[in-house]
Parts: sequence; structure tokens; C-alpha cells
Amino acid sequence: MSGVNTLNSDDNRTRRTAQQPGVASLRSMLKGIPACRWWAALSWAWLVTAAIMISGCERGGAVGSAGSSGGGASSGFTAIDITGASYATRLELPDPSGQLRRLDEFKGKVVVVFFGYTQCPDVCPATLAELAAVRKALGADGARVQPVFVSVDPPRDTPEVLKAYAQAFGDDVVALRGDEAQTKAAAQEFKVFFSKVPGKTPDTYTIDHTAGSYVFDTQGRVRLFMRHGQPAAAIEADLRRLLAAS
Ligand SMILES: [Cu+2]
Repeated sequence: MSGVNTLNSDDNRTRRTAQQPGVASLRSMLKGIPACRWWAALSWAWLVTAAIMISGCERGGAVGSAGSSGGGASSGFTAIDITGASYATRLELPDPSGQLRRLDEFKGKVVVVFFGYTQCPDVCPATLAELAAVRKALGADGARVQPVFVSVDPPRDTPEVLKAYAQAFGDDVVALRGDEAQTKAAAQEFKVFFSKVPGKTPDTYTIDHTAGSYVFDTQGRVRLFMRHGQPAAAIEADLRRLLAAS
């Protein structure tokens, strides 16, 4: 095996049905667990309880068909090493100003691509805030890490909303927003799952979506899939490693 992992979309998603009490404390409980897999919860009594309490188990982990321990000792990364993957290779979507952006333009930087939506109650803001903190911790090298946020909710993530949201996590965070077909195509290319969960009113839906991030090296090659919940120190170490290799 080349060490290339195939992400299983069924094992690579998060579900949020509403803002629930106790989510933060549960997240800290879940920290360190590579993935909160709903079937695993069947056998883990305490996870069943957790799943009921948050009414939406984080399914943020991706399982590879090979080496699913997540990179680890073999690759030196904490994230899943997907170097050489045939997916997540292209991304071309408009930014809020309508300008078409492509991954190639970020060559020389380590790019972190995350799919989400601005009304996400926790996974999206937590991921973007953590990445902002990691960039800060990287010091001058932080500017060589480029966050790219792809909306899976173009109807509500209007260009204005999306722009303001992205800027809250850094002036240079790139937010992308396609139409429905473009969004679907991009998600498919990245093996990203997203699905609307109806709310009380037509406008208050939430969206289940893949909670991990894709990391590209300075040459623009996809290298890692970082699961939601990877500790900040491990994210920093992985990014440092990619930055140093350039
Ligand atoms: Cu989210």
C-alpha cells in the first residue's frame, strides 16, 4: 500500500441538530478520542449517554482503508496522511467578491481547507478559532498557513455574511461560496458529506457535515486529513512539519 487512505464518507461527518447544553463539556470529554463513531457508541455505554445528551454524535473522524491509526508513527503526522490521494486535488470556487479562486494560487503556503457553514453552532467556529490560535502560535510562519473555508450553505451564507464570518477568524481567511451545483461538485471532489437537517422553521435548518480539514503542502499537494478534535499542539506540529519541508 502506498499509505493512501480512502475516506469513508459514512464515517466522516458530524451531526448537529441544535445548540445543546453541555456540548462544550462533552467535547472536552471526547477530546483525544479519534472519532466519535456512532456505531462504536453502541458498545460504549458512556458514549451512548453522551450521544443522547448532545443529540448528535460527532462523527468527525475519517477512517482510512489502510493505516487508519491516523498517520502516527509511520508518517510522523498526527493527522491522517493522504499523500497521493486521487481526491481533494482541485478546488475552484468564487470568493465573496465573486472572484474565482483556485488552490494553485496559494502555492508556497500550507493550505487548510474546511467545509462548513456560518450558522454552525460549534464545530465550524471551533475549528476556525483553533486554526487561528495555531497560526498565532506559529509566529511568523502563521502567515504561511492559509485557511480556506468552503460554505456548504450558500443560500444563507450570502457573500456579505460569509465575508464577515471569515474575517472574524483572520483578515486573510479565504471564504468560498459556489452555487448549489458548484458546492455539490466541490464536496464530491473532497469526499465531503453534507446534508440539511430541518429545523422548526424553513430557515432554521442545520447541516450535518464532514468535520475534518484537508491540508495541502506548499507545493499544492493534498497531504493530510485532520480530524475534528485533533489537539491544537498536534495541529501545530503537523503544520510545522509541512512548512519545514518546503
Ligand atoms: Cu459546522
